[in-house]
Order: sequence, then C-alpha cells, then structure tokens
Amino acid sequence: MATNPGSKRPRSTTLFERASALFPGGVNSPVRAFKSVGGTPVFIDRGVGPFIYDVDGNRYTDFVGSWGPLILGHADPDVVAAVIRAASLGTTFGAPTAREVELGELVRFMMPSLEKMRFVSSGTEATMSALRAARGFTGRHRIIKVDGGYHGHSDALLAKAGSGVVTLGLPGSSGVTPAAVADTLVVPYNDLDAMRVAFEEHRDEIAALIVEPIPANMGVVLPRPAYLPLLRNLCDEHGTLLIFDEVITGFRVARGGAQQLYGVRPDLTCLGKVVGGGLPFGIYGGRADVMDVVAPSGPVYQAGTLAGNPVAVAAGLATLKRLDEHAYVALEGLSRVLEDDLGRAIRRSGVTARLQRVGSAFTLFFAPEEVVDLASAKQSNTDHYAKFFHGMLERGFMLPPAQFEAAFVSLAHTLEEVNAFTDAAREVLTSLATSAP
Ligand code: KE4
Repeated sequence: MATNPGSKRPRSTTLFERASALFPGGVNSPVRAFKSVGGTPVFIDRGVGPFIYDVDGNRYTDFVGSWGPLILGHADPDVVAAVIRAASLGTTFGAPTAREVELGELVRFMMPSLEKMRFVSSGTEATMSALRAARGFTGRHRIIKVDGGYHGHSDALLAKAGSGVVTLGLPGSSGVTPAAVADTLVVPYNDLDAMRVAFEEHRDEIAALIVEPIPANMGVVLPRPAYLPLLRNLCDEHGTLLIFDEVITGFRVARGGAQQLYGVRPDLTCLGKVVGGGLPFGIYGGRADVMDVVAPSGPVYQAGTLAGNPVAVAAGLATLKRLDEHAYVALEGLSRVLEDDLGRAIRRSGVTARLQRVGSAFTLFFAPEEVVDLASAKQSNTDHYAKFFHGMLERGFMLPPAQFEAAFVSLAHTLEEVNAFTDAAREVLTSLATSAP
C-alpha cells in the first residue's frame, strides 16, 4: 500500500522558490537539489527512526540517512539525550575536554591503525589535512587519487582524469586552477596495471595515494580481491603513504571499517559521518610518526575553532557505543534480505539493473554489467534511475537523488520497512519495464 499515493508537495515548492533566492541552486549542498533526477527537492521537517517527514506532512522511509551518518536512524534517543546533556553544559570551549580523549580512545580501540589522530569538523577537512600531513612527512608533492573517487571539495582533490589511463589531473571544477591539481595523478579504480604504471612513472615523487577502499561516490563498487593489498605493497615499495578515505565506510561496513573487512592497514585514515553521530565532525589519523608532523608537535599547520566540539563528540560517542558486533550482524541480516528480494524483483521485471552492496551500503545501478570503476558506472541508464527514484518517492521511499551515490540501511529499519521497500520496488520496476525504453 503506497503511503503517499499521488502526494503533492506545495510547501516544498514554495520553500524551494524562497531558497532559490537565497542559496545557489536553492540548497546548501549540490546533491540535495535533485538536479540529476529532476523535480523539486523535498524539504524535510523532521525525522524519527527510519522515517522522515516533509513539510507537507508526507512520510518517507529513508534510505539516505543524511548520506551516511545516521547508522542508528533519525533522532536516536541515546544520541539526542547525549546532545542535550552536552549542550546544557556549554556548546563549545575552544579548549581540550575529557570527552575528546574518551572518543579518541574509543576510535583507536575500534580502528587500531589510528595510533594518533586529529579531530576536525568535516570529511573535507579530514582529507585535505591528511594530504598536507603526508606531503609534510614525506617532503614529496605528488598524490594519486582514483577517477570517480570523491574526498570532499578541497582543490587538490577536485581533479578529473585527462585523456589516458594514468594522467595528471585536470581541474574537476571551475575555480580550481591547473596549478592546484598539477601534482594530482588520476588513475582508474580496480585497475592494477594502471596503478603499477603510475608508480613506475613517478617512483619516489608520490607523497600519498588516497582512495575510498570501497568507493561509494560512483555508487558502491567492490574492490577486486588483489586490489587493496596491491596498493599497500606499491606504497611500501615506494615510500608512499596509503590513505584510506573511510568517511563513508568507517564504522559503516564493519566495526573497524573497510580496513578491518579487507585486512589492509593504511598509514592514514580519514573519518566522518557515523563518527559524528549526525553532527559536523571528521577525523584524520594513523601512524604516530606521521601524525607527529602536525602542529603543534610538528611543522604541518592545521587548526579549527570547533574541532573536537563537545556536542558533536557527545553524539559520536553515543553512536559508537551502540555499534557492537551484534549491530553489524543485524545490519548485515537486514541488508541481505533487501539485496535478495530486490535482486529477485529485478530479475522478474526484466529491467537491466543490479544491486551492489557492502554491508548496509548499497547502490541500485541501472547498468548492463558489474560496475567496477567510473567508466562502467557511467554505462548506467540515469534516466531509468531517475524514474525509479521518483516512483519510489511517490510510494513513500527516499533514495539518494542521484545514481552515483550510496543508499544505507540503518539499525532503525526493520524487516517491515525492508519488505515494504522491495514490494514498492517491484511495482516501480514492473512499470519501468512496460514503459517506453
Ligand atoms: P564532507 O565534507 O561532506 O563532510 O565529507 C566529504 C567526503 C569525504 N569523503 C567521502 C568518501 C565522502 O563521501 C564525502 C562526502 N560524501 C557526500 C555524499 N557522497 C556528502 C553529501 C554532500 O556532498 O552533500
């Protein structure tokens, strides 16, 4: 039974008109604007558990989870209570607090490669700072990123591939100068030979290789079995620092993130989203000898007024404390039911689509073949994705408003929501199959 049959969203429409006079594209982050799926963005009034309610009172079962932070679901009582308690004692001091130590020790226990770390206020700050630390530690300039990897919006990381397999980056955004990406090498994901060539051509010039160990920003893509170990070996061979951007995968795909799942220890890790429990927060950290180059213990400068903010730290602590092994068994069980049932619905519909999943992160690609890198991701039929997105939206399910993103199951979802999701997906896929190609 659809929750919002033919629902209208007049208040969202009015608010979007007002927002468009205030914010570029009417939003405060581009992907929220529905540009790649069309239509007017839905303005959200509140969330609870697996649900969000828009300003017109429509309810949606949410599989975006604010792009990853909400592994416990919306307005989790433990998190809200911790935030209220922390805020009532003062929202920020610009001075060290005991809670930061408690969260740092818990993060290090869950992800032991973070021997030392620095708290920041976003994933972008985490990756930008990690790269500066790597360049400061090695004295080298070049960095490698993979084509289609997204690490936030700092200039050096907004580089796109040139024409060729291993290329020096081109500006991936206007406003990013060629000089800003002149030291950024861009290589396809999952391409072992291309990565070998990159190292052969730039041997001891490379300060760091930064990678989403499981990419989620081209949609969820699984690493080939030998890929992550190869990155580790190449970095060891050439004195390059391996940086895992686990802003999405950290505490999401396993308690110790992708590095635990695949048994590959990076030199530095970037975290965000889950670790902030829904508040602005990020972490970069790793080998103590590397992190000791960061000011004030070393010459690499990095700072932040609200770094380690006590309210965000409280939300992060309340979240991580709930993530015991049982939590991941529950997430895996529910996500596997979704994968199996959605897979059956896709096969029965005859629509060209496939679900790719790691843990509770998944993407429904309307692609003909397995998506292993950006080039194969781009084979997706984004029109079909847009139709699927809106068909599900009208039935009361919120998916990412873009094909090349990850959707998430939370601990607030139950079998009831997952079954309703796949029932609705079956309807929409069938209508897709019968509508014009
Ligand atoms: P933030 O600066 O948005 O906190 O984190 C940047 C970032 C870094 N690394 C990875 C792997 C990320 O996925 C992100 C941000 N993710 C996007 C969604 N794919 C956030 C949503 C948005 O940009 O509005």
